[in-house]
Formats: sequence, structure tokens, C-alpha cells
Amino acid sequence: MFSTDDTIVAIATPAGRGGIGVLRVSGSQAREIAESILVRTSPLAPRHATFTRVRSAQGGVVDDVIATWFPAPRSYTGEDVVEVSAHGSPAVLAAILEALIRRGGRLARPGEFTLRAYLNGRLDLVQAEAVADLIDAATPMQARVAFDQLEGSLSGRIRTIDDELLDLVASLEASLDFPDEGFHFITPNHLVPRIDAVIANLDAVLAQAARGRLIREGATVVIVGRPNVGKSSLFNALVGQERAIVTAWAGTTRDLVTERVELAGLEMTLVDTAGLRETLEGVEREGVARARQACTVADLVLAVLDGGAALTEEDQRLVDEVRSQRHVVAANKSDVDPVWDLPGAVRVSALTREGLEDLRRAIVEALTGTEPLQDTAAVTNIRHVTLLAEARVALQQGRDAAALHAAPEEFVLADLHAARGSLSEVVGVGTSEEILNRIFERFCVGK
Ligand SMILES: Nc1nc2c(ncn2[C@@H]2O[C@H](COP(=O)(O)OP(=O)(O)OP(=O)(O)O)[C@@H](O)[C@H]2O)c(=O)[nH]1
Ligand SMILES: [Mg+2]
Repeated sequence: MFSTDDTIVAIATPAGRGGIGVLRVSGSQAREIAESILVRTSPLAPRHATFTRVRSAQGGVVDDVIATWFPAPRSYTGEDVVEVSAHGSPAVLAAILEALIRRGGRLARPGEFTLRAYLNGRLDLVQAEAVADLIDAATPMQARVAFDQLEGSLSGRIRTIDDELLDLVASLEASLDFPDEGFHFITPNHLVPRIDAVIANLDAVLAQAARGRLIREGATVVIVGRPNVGKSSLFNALVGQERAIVTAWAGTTRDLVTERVELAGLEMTLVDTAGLRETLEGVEREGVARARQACTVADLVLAVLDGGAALTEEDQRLVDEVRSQRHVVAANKSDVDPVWDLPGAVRVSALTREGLEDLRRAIVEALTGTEPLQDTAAVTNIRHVTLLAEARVALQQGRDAAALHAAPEEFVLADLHAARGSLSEVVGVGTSEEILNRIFERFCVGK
């Protein structure tokens, strides 16, 4: 079991120097331990920033700090918490940390403050996970979605679905408990449409999952095509700097070249690859193998063709190949007189940058559809998606049993209970310690 009876301490700000560095102390002894290193006579007042000095474990003065005591339960963890803001020097922070440990604090494990907040009911599991996502957010959209979840938007939607289920379960159980009333609290005819309504609500949440995950995880876009069609030139144009080597010779790019870019608020990993061709030469052949490998993990394949030269059999094969996955076809070198026209291909010139915006838009649209992303994403986390999908399977099973009329109501009830079990696991009711460990491992120390 997780121990919560000791008092944990950690540096909460990132490693390295900064204007301010913050230490956190949480637990029943938090105030006593913190006060024992402060040079002052009166006790800390609740929620009051106090300017004071701290002493090291050896007793020397270390720094002037601001100490704030947040009495339980109105603190981040729900326990007594003291935050100490010192000057952000690694040496100063280490000395204060050592003094706190010497006085009885235990160094916190990653995520342990947030774990305690969850165990003390300050946050549900979705919100706790959102804390980690918010800290990890690299794009404004990632930050917004994480903050929404931290505020409880997703937890609220799940609770609403669960409330409807609870209503249904209560009616069904009443019917079973009072069979002699000769009266059903809910008739089978009413049962099916009500389960359908719950399924529809669940589907609305799940429908956004792919887009939500895209926001949270970003997308990998792999650029492929024949040698010399301008893959590296387009890669550089999309990245906005001369990252990959461009030459007039076929077979320039050998290894994978990777760069992160933000497109329409989405985090993307762009991958430039070696030109696809049958080749006997060692390094290039390895490059082609890597290009093909990269395609298998791509969220989107950008197939580049030379718009200024006749289409070859290889081009045709490539276009056929990428059709089986999410893709965009670009006809590069649009500054050269076009010699062919392929419906659906985006005309672009890496040289003049003409059509580059169209290409960006085509990539984002292929990934997200045409609706704007901002207002739709609620589920972003694969753990949530998996559990919601499990709940849906159970509901569908219950619905089908109810529709048959022949099935006893107990069967339907069992399915509804199973669905509720999955829903509550999303927010962290009945979540196993192993899963909790895996979730909180992701956090940094001090959070
Ligand atoms: N006219 C014109 N030339 C281009 C354009 N894009 C690339 N080129 C030229 O095409 C040649 C090949 O460009 P790269 O970007 O190296 O092509 P690549 O597909 O990466 O080639 P490999 O790495 O060898 O497979 C270079 O001489 C580029 O200057 C374009 O839009 N218009
Ligand atoms: Mg190249």
C-alpha cells in the first residue's frame, strides 16, 4: 500500500538555476519540520506568506525565503503543506532539502504529491493525470485540453453518463426486489431506448478520442517518394530551416531526418527519408528499408511526386501503396510546367513556396477532418479510451439482452454493473495499485 503517514519533501522547480526555486513539504509533520529550519520565533500563520531565513542541516544561515503554510485539508495534497520559495540556486535548494530531510522529512517519489491529492480525494484520477499532461504540454492546445480535464470537464461527462446508468440500475433492481407488486419499475420496452441513450452519450465522448489523442500525442508525418523529387526540400520548407541536405543528385538522403514542428496547434514529428528505389548499394538500400519501416508507424504519409516530370511506374506504385493508410499526395516543383494532373494531389513548390499553405492545410485536414479541433477534444488518454470502450461493450451486451426480452433482468443488470465498473475506473475508483504506480511514475519529483 502507499504510505501517507510520513511527511514528504522535494524541490518542486526544475533542475538548474532560476530566479526562484520552490520546495514542498507535505504531511502531518509538515509545519513542524519546516518551522524547525526557519529562523523565527512566532509560528507560521495559515495561508500567509512569511519572509524569513532558513538554516542548513549544519546550522548555518542558507538563504532568505518566503514560507507559506497551507493547513489541511485546503492544500494541494489535502494534507498540511508548507511551500518554501528560495533563490533558485541548486546549491541553496539542495541545502534546504537536506535540512528538511535531517529534521524528519522523506524525499518524495515522482508524482507523490499528486498521488496524495488523489488518495485524499482532492483530485480524481483523470484530473491527476491531467496535471502531468499540463506540465508536459508543448503546444497551447495541449495545455488547454489538459487544463479542461484538470478542471473536471471530462470527469463531469463521465459522471453524467454514470448517473444515467445508476438510475437504470436502481429501477431494474427495484423491479427485481418487488416482483410481487405485479408492476415493473421499468418495462423492457423502456429499458432498451434508455440504454441506447446512454450508449449514444458514450459514443459522443468516444467519437472525439482520435482527435483528442492527436492533440495529446501529436502525429508522425513521414515523407516518401522517388529520389530527387524534392522530399528534403519540402521537409525544409515545412520545418522552416535548411535542416536536411538538398542536392541535385538522386540518393542524397540516406538516413531518417526528424524534426518537430507545430501545424495548426498540433505537434508533429516530420520525418524525411531516403528516396524509394531499387538499389544495390549498401547504405542507400538500408536507407530505403528505413523509409519503408517509418511508413508503418506513420500517422500520415506524405507521398511526394515530381510535378514537372512524367509520372513513372514507381510513382504509380507509391500512390497505390499509400492509399491503404492516411496520406496526402504532393506534386512538387509546381514552378516547372506541369506535365501531368493527378486528381487530389496538392500542387506545391518547395523552391518558390507556392502552395505550401495548401499542403499544410491538407496535412492537418487529413489528420483531423475539416471541423476545427479546439472545441471538441475531451478524451485524450488511451487508458480512458480503453475503459470507455469496455463500458460500451458491456452496455451493448446489456442492450441486446434486454431487446431479446427472453433474458432475465439479472443479466442486463450484470452488464450495467460492469459498464459502471469501467466508468469508475476511469476516474480512479477501484483502480489497482499497479496501474496507479504506472500513472504516477510519469510525473516529475516535486509534483
Ligand atoms: N524547380 C524546382 N526544383 C526543386 C524543387 N524542390 C526541389 N528541387 C530540386 O530538386 C533537387 C532534389 O531535391 P531534394 O530535396 O534533395 O530531393 P529529395 O527527394 O530529397 O532527393 P533524395 O534525398 O535524393 O531522395 C534539388 O536540386 C532541388 O533544388 C521545386 O519545388 N522546384
Ligand atoms: Mg532527400
